Amino acid sequence: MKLLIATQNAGKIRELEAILAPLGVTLSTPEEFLEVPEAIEDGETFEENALKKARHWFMATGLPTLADDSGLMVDALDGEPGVRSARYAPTVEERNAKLLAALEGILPERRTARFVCVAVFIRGHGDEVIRRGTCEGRIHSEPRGDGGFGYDPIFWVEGHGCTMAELPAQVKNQISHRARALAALQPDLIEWVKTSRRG
Ligand code: ITT
Repeated sequence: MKLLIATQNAGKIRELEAILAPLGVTLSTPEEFLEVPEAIEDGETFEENALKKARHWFMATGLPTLADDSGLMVDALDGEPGVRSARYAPTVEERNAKLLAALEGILPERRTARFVCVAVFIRGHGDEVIRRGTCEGRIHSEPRGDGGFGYDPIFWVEGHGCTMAELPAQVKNQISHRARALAALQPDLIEWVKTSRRG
């Protein structure tokens, strides 16, 4: 039994592998399908892009597919970088520096933000499940920690007293936007595993 994790982001793959391990299924990644081009992510919402990615990889491979579209929404920037989080600047360091510069002089209480993840699971034609998870926090004044990926070093996690990059991986994988979207998807994934085993 195979599940394709339709992402090319190594950080996401690492986290999804850990979160999905209890399911006991074999996970595939796009690296096994080098002939398949990347999905075009030109939607205006996380939902649209997650659906585009999941449908693209499901159609190309025929495998049950899980896609994640995610990003960081900063209240003081009207929700930016949002769906454009991966393209906000060319490198991770530049993206974090650009965000810190955009919030220069803004007081901590006005630096509220949230990570958002929309996960889509397609198990067969016409059978699409969409779930959303969020994680609240604020943008810290400087990068701290070297865990996780992306914006984690500048994301101060509400109620944890540290940045997302300072949390142990097991903790991030319980409280993150991705963990929450996947938790909401869990009943469907378990049902799929049970049905496939029976059949
Ligand atoms: P795929 O489309 O191949 O999955 P991607 O990195 O382009 O990879 P997205 O379009 O969903 O994925 O963009 C998500 C971006 O949001 C990601 O590149 C990070 O910059 C940021 N992001 C998402 N989840 C994050 C997390 O848990 N920690 C830090 N940054 C995150």
